[in-house]
Amino acid sequence: MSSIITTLPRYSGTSLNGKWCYLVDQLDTGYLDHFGAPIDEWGRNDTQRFAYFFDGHLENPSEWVEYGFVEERSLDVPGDWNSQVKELFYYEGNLWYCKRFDLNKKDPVKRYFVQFGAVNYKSDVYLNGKKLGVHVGGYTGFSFEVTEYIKEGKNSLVVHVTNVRAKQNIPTLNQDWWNYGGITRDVNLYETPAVFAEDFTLQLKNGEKSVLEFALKVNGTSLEQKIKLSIPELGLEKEFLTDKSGKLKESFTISDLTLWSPENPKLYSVEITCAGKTITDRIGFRSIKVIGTDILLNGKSVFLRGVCIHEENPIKGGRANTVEEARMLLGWAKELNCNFVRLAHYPHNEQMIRVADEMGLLVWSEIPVYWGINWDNPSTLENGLTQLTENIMRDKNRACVIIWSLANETVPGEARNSFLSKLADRARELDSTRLISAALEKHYLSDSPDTATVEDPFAEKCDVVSFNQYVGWYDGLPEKCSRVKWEIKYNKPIIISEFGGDALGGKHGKQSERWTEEFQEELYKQNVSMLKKIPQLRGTAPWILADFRSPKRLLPYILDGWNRKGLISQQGEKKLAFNVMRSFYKELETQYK
Ligand code: GCB
Repeated sequence: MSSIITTLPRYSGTSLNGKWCYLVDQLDTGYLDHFGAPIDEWGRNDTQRFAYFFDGHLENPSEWVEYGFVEERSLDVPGDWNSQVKELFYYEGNLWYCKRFDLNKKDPVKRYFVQFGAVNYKSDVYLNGKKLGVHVGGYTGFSFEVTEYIKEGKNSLVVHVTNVRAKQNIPTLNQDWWNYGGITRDVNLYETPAVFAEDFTLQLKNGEKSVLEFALKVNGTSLEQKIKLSIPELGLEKEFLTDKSGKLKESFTISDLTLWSPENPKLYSVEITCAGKTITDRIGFRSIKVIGTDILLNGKSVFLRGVCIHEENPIKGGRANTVEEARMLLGWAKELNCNFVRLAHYPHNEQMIRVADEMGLLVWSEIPVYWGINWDNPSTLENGLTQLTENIMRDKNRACVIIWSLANETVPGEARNSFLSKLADRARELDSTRLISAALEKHYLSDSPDTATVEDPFAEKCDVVSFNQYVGWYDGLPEKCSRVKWEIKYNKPIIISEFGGDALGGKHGKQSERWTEEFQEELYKQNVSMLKKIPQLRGTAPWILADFRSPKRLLPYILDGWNRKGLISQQGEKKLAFNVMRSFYKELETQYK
């Protein structure tokens, strides 16, 4: 099975990025026989036929082997297959990847792990023909220990990937973004000592400004270890002992801490030593809590000047998975005068979060529990809990992350409420320091059709009530904004987690003409005036920073497979509405100083 070892990137590693050979296996020939039965049912055990590197050259030329990996047919990793091979642009199916790599020297006292940043959606992983395990979920990282199977010299790593959508999956059959397939994030081989720190948490205790909480878990055969923690810049050096199960959890007071904030995103170098090996990280400390309708960052009320972002590079097309792309997207958010980003609709890559930490952007992080999930299915719930756990575990030491969002536009009902409650319980159990929310929906009161409200049992479980609304786009024309009144009874902060409308970049015309930049500009002006009237409003995140690909968007010449609600076009040009938000945020920045 895959495991969650969050510290792996802190150990020495070798990148397995680069060219990977591939085979498109539309009929899943590597797994199914010609009756559609899994091949192992025919007694051929679980060494799937495609699990080895095979380049088509046989010692015995009469042998029947009908597959092969050749260097000339390769894909870049990280990368989605859709953007790399014309024939794969719309492909939703099975594909085999194979990477051959050399291990110069296998150190007998070390342990080896292969880690994937993300593979969309399901992956079955083999090393030298041995199955390591399966991972489900397209946007979170996972690893396998390979100490037993890795060899000195040549190794072959094979991954069967499928991105076929299914009702029981998360996300489910329907989604408004491109279902990019493949090994979309980095792959690395890490080496650790036999006994090592596999996970740690170092953050301010909930609501405190000078009490740090430190937890750690050891992996290996001797679990009781002396652990040294140091933050050289603060002159802090402390020693702890892990218990018989390899765990420790302590808190202690610290003085002279400069708190992390968007204005001063201070990160400290932290060193942790376990069994003689020191690992380092850069960590910021800040407090976040809610009192009444206020969100308090380091004790001070803050307005979240946000924008929603998909993990996509509109200019180049395809998944945005490099540091440079993270800097481009988050740089645009900064130009918009943001202090907050909603990273929609799934956990983004780790670089994105680390860059946000450095740039001082608060983050809303979410899992793809989106629209009509199979609420009654226990394996779907298990899957949701796993994706949430993997997301929280990876980013729990990043000061920028302040909100775990558990769902987007889901319809209240018994099964859904219970599903989301279980996610909320898991999030609180794993992290007592951050806020919980979900992008809910609004509706109008039946006896007062222009009065909008939010009534959702899940809002009771949330620290912040967030909802998406499209007054002026799907819901009337922009002028409707002046008529709508908001009556929201929750005494909690409110975030508008989406609003907006489409405009084709460069298309100009009358304010009343849909798809023009002028229409979108007017829609934004009207929305801003309307939203200002919600007394508990403490954040807005318009939908969306940049145009993104979506197979749902079919209107020829205007959409052509793109959702055009971006404030920035497919070409990277700012649309007129960009300035409306930029000015609104400038105003708010002064107001909340
Ligand atoms: C929504 C969804 C988002 C869509 C957006 C739209 O409510 O949350 O994923 O892309 O609306 O453009 O309709």
